[in-house]
Amino acid sequence: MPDGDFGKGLRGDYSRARADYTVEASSHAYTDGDHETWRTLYRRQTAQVARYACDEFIEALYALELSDRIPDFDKVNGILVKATGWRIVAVPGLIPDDVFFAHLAQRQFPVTVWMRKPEELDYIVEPDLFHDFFGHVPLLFNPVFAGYMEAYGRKGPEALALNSVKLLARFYWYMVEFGLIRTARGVRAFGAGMLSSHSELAYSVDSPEPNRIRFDLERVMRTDYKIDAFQETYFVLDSFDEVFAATQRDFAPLYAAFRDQPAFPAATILSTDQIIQKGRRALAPRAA
Ligand code: HBI
Ligand code: FE
Repeated sequence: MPDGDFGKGLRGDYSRARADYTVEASSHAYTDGDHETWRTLYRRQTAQVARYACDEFIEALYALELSDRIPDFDKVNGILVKATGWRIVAVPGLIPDDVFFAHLAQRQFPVTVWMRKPEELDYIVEPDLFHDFFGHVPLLFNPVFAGYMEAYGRKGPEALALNSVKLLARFYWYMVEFGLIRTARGVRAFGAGMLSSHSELAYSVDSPEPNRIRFDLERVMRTDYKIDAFQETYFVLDSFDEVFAATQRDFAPLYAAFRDQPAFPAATILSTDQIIQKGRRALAPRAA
């Protein structure tokens, strides 16, 4: 069992977790109701992804051949390991930052074992199995994105040592959770946060409300985010190569420069931004 009080106040059962916070995937018993909840969520999200998700996500989702039941972790790993060397590991829920980073650095993605309840279809505070699996696993099949996720994990220890996890976490939030990408068919979603959300997926791609701004590493690290509302700004990639390339930079100077600076509010527009769309709720442009 992991040491300390981690897990207190969280929904998962941490009592049987190993030192690396993993649990046996098969140890979690799913009810018929859990499978039904999966089926409902899976159907309504797959109905939307053709229109709003990037092609890499859609292709991998179909390659996964998910059925109408909660997927089997071992079966998924059988094809995922062959594709990119990534595997999924089962965890009780959120895990400490250092442990999370270490898993990613080893090409292991922690997937929460428990399913949300039927009354939580539209909104849930902690990430559950549906978010972690449906939102995150498909892009791990893409070699460039897979490399990016490992490189992100490898940045963890330095950020911890330099008291800058907040800045590194914003990079994850605005890309892995809420990233958009420009494609031949327009802007599409690749972030797990919107891909697993019934309402934010279309909003992130189509709504005139939020800002859509070209990705810039420093800009992202300096921007606050909200965890309990739709995003006020989305950052847009031209390609996954671009976000991988960002991880090859030295982050230490960025941490030194911005760690103790106040962050930009999420709706901010800067005079230096490359704006794809200025949202209706955008704040007045300001200097960086
Ligand atoms: N644990 N299971 C899980 N999933 C996450 O996305 C996660 C986590 N622990 C820490 C964390 N995310 C973030 O704080 C890091 O990206 C910084
Ligand atoms: Fe997530």
